[in-house]
Amino acid sequence: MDLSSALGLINQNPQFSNLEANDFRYLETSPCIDNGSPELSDPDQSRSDIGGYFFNQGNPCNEILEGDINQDQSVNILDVVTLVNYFFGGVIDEDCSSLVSDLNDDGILNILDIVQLVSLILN
Ligand SMILES: [Ca+2]
Ligand SMILES: [Ca+2]
Ligand SMILES: [Ca+2]
Repeated sequence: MDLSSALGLINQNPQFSNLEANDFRYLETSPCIDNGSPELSDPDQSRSDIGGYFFNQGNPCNEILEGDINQDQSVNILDVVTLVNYFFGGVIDEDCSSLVSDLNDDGILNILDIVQLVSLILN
């Protein structure tokens, strides 16, 4: 068995967007994109990517679920975590963030949006 191909391309630079800003999303040229398990697919219907994030190759903002902050097609506790992290300097997808993160539509991101998100999940 060829172990290096079985492990994928994890010995190459995964090309994160901005490590210093804790932005672990992949650049478009990352070797991790579409090189995860062929058995799995990403929310954008492409082959799975290696690692915790997937590079969204489809899925324009207007198809993202309200409250799906991390854009994995489901609204759950991970989105709360992502939003909380954002307040502590983490990164969310700026392109769509205003659409999906400002849950009470008051134009600002704050604790009220977290409250709204939690109640969205609980309901
Ligand atoms: Ca993919
Ligand atoms: Ca989500
Ligand atoms: Ca708000």
